[in-house]
Amino acid sequence: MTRLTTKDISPIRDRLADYDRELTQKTGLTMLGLACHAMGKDLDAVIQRAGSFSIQVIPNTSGQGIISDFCTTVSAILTYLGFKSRVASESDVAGFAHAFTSNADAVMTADDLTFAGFNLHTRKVTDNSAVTGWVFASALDRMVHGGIAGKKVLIAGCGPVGEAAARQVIDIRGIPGVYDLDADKSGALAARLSNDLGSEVITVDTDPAAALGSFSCVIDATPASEWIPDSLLGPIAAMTAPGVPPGLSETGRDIMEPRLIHDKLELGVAAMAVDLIP
Ligand code: 2YG
Repeated sequence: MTRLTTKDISPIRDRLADYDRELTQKTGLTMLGLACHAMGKDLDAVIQRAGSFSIQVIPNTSGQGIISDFCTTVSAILTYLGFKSRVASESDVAGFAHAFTSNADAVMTADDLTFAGFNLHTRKVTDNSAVTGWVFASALDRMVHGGIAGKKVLIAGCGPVGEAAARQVIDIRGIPGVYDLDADKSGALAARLSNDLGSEVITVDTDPAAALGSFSCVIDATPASEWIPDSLLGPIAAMTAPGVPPGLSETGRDIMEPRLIHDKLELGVAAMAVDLIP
């Protein structure tokens, strides 16, 4: 679980419209459209509801404490998407109590390990890691020509984000190849996926860069930086990178730009909000 920094977060709110244009150009859908597509919700219905759906973002001081700009940026993303959102005036328990007494429809809050959303009416809980993996796999499907059905997709990083991405890849009838520095983790994920979903799963136990040659689609769900050599980027048709930082060098990001989607918070927050709307 990567802990974002204020440096990661502070540029986000001013480039939401630019990012929406980039996503629309690469996938045909906006942030909200991609989130609805990934979560199986009707975009028009969500747009109708969002304006009257209030989501309070509650600062959480536990563990390593507040990341400045985190809550304000989450709230800015929600407001940009059309939701009624604000940062709670109090943190932690008092913030939760106020959300209930002020009739918020939902809250979002993050400690060091979990970033979650709660619908205060339906009791629905949404988890950022799970929906982030889901929406980045969906974005890859929208970006690559002909979609990922029938294609092999390398998922690097077998944590909660990578696992959710792998499950969505299977849901869209792609063939996941799972890699992790810790081969036990990739082996365990491959076993879970084939047990749960009866699907073909390729375990990549060599160096992932070497594996790239046989995967034209990549989901980088690792916190590793610069693990993909620029020289191996040619055959990659499309890559989405929910991992922070993305595993590309600066040059690699320039090479991949037209067929790369990466962000540090936006798509995951959009998918959480859509997940909370009944
Ligand atoms: O309330 C606050 O300001 C802090 N307690 C927030 C702490 C968030 C820690 N988690 C992360 O930085 C990321 N895991 C958030 C999600 C990144 C996008 N996948």
